[in-house]
Amino acid sequence: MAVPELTLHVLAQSHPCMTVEAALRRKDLAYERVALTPGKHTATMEELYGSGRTTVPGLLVDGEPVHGSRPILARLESLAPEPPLYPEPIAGAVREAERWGDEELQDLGRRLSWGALHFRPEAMGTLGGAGPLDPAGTDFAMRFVHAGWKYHGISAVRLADDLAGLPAKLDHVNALVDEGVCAGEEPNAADLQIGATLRVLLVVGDLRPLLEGRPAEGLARRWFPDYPGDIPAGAFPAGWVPTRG
Ligand SMILES: N[C@@H](CCC(=O)N[C@@H](CS)C(=O)NCC(=O)O)C(=O)O
Repeated sequence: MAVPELTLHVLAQSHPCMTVEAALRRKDLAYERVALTPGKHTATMEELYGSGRTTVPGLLVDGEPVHGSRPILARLESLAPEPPLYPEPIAGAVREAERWGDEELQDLGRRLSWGALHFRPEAMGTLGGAGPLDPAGTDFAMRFVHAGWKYHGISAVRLADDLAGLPAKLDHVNALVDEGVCAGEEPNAADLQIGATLRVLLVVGDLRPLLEGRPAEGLARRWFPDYPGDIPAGAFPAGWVPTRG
């Protein structure tokens, strides 16, 4: 079978895009990576992937659009079955954990990092791999973060709820590891979906104590060793971050 031409559309720092790139590397599939400009990406994505499909990642397989991290991983699995992303005999459990990672965890990578930046806007510079922003840059970041809160539907109440619910989600990750669904020798689809979000959470200093030394941290750092950014601890108001049980 001829190897299809693959073109991946991403935004920098996007965790579901990291998931897909890790899967492409795992399958050893060559692809062209197109990094879109935030803001302008929505028009490009809709043009290529169809009406309403504004988010990244998207993959063109010989020009045929596949949109979203889970459909893309499923498609890669049928294009190149080895090594498997849904290995037997745990394929069903991996699919369910992947779904959970996408539907229940992935948004926290957006809401908790944007949430923390509201309180430490100068740290936005670190997400691009540089140092903290200067005062003029911080003025810009404050407007940007305000727009980000609006776009992602973040409010202080929602943020506090997300933080309160995080330990239960991390316990679920631990259970997946204990059950042998995640964190095996080779990465599966659930490792890549869940690990990418956890890697983003490690950037938020307030959250690191909840993750460090637990399977969640290993899962994130093993498959996603490099991800810039540091939002210093003390960003969230006192009492909002649950203490580790
Ligand atoms: N669950 C989807 C979510 C994709 C998603 O929300 N991607 C974000 C980047 S992390 C995005 O495109 N944001 C820009 C936008 O919403 O316009 C997936 O896994 O593909």
